[in-house]
Amino acid sequence: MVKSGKARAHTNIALIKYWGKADEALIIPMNNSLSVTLDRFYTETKVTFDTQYSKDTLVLNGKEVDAKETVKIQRFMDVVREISGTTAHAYIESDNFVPTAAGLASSASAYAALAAACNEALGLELSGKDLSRLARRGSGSASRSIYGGFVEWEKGHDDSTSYSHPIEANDWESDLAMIFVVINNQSKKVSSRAGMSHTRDTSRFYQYWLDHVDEDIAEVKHAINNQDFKHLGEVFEANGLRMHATNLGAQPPFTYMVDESYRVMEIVHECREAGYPCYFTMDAGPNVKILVEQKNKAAVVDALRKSFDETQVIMSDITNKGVEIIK
Ligand code: 2P0
Repeated sequence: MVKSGKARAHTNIALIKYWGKADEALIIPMNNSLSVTLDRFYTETKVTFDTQYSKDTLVLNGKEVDAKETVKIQRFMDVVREISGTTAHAYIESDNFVPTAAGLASSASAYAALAAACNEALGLELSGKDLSRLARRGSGSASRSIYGGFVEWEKGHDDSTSYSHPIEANDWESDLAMIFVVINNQSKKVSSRAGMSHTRDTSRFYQYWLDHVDEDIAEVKHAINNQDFKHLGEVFEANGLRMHATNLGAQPPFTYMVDESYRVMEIVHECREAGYPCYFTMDAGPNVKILVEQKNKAAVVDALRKSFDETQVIMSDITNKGVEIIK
């Protein structure tokens, strides 16, 4: 038997962060999170199941990836085999559409596209909820990339209750844009998986983080409902910094922030003082992402380009497109 399917999924950036797992194997998070889906960065993946294959193969951007580096993918394909009942292995061809040298490749779009391609290939007919649950098994943030616009991942308490759903925003997302400032640094990387695990286990600030996430989610939803950009920004910027503060409270402590990250934060403050509201967030690396209204995007980009090279400042719209099948 030979069966194939192809899908496209966009990456997402969390405004309220996922940081720490309650269940490492099933990828059940400690807290709810909430993201926006980006137009510009996406992954297209074709999967072909064939009972003649003896192993899963991943070809990423035209190059076969070494088996040692595909352990996560193989584990995910085992989950797909378990739920579908197939014994076939797969040939996976995946292309990341990310501006060159940006270093923004994301497991969120990768596993959302792979889950949807498997669903198509094997005729599983999974609902959005079940596709989100499946994508979650590859990477937590992938559960959010099943949908466009604003998306909330409900932590749930087991495999069947932990999944994402879109948040109605009356098309407000089309008034917003995200600006990425790409900072190239040489310091040793701490993966998000390792970073969140170490912090959950050792940080003196972790309980404080957990105790305040639900308030942030409620405030952000309220701001989305009222299309109140200032309120949205103030809440998510504080949430992101609080996530990074948990890393400083870990034993031993660590940080993803570098000098240039702080420089971007200063520019964001200067833009706000100059009458251009914009707010930043950071993930498991030094790059800074800035949410801005479309009408103020050019002014903020101009301010950033005084300190950063043109190639380091990248813009994306927010898309309301969820994962799509490509014929
Ligand atoms: C997020 N991050 O909410 C948070 C904020 C990074 C910082 O989700 O271990 O690749 O595969 O579930 O989803 C990145 O972590 O981690 C992430 P796993 P994932 O976007």
